[in-house]
Amino acid sequence: MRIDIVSIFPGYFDVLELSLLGKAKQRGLIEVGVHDLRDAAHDRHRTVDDTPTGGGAGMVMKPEPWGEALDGILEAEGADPDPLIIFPSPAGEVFTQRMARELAGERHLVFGCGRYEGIDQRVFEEYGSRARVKLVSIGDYVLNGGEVATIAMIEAIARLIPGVVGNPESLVEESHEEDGLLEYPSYTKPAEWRGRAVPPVLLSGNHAAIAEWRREQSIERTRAGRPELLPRELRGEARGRHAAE
Ligand code: JBQ
Repeated sequence: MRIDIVSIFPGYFDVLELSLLGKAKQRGLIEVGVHDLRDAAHDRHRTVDDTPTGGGAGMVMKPEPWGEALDGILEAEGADPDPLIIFPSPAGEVFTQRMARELAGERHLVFGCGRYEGIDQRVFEEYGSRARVKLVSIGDYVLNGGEVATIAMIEAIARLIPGVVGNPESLVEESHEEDGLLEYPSYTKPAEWRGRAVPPVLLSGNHAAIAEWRREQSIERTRAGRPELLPRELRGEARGRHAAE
C-alpha cells in the first residue's frame, strides 16, 4: 500500500518510523510519503491560511497550496489510477474497525490534514470530481487538526495489511474482531503478585474450561463497559450464570 500525507506539521508523522509500522515500511509492505503543505505555498511567509470569506472567527486553509500539493501526489510518476483521498474531519463518517478493514484493501491512500477552522470547500469539490474523497472522523471530541486522527487511522489500517503483524492470530483475537466482544483479561507470571492471584482456572491446564471462562469474561466486560456492543443473543448469558453462583 502507498500512503501519502499532506500536513503543515510533517514532524507528527515521525512516529510512523517506530515499531511495527517502521518495520513494515522497511520491509516495503507500506510506502509512506509525507508532504509539507507549506512547500506548496510560494509567498515569502509560505502562507497556507486566510480569513473566512463572509466574516467570522478563525482562519481557513487556502485552496491553492492544497491544489498544488494534491496535484503533485495524484500526478506523480507511476501514480495510482484510483487513489482514495481521506480528509480527517469532525464532520466525517466515524472511523470503525469495519472501515479500517475496507481501507486496508486500498492500493493508495492520501490523507489531507486540515488545521485552523477547515479547508476551503472548493478543495473537496475539486478532488471529489477527480478522485474518490472521504471525510472521516475518529470520534466526537475536539482535536486541533487532522494529524493525530491520521496517525490513529494509519495504525489501525496498516496492521491489517498481510505481513505487517507477525502473528495473524493476534489480529483475530483483538477486541472488536471476530465476535465484536471486548477482550478477556490477560495475566502472566508470577502466579501471585502483591497478594493477588491469577484466576486458578488459567493454571488448570483445562483448555475447555479456560476458553469458557474467557468467553464469560469477554461478555461480562462488554456488558459492563460497552453494552451497546453486546450482540442481542448474548444478553443475559453471562450475568445469568454469575448471578446464580
Ligand atoms: C475528528 F478528523 C478530525 C480532524 C480534525 C479535528 C477532529 N476532531 C475530532 N475528531 O476525528 C477530527
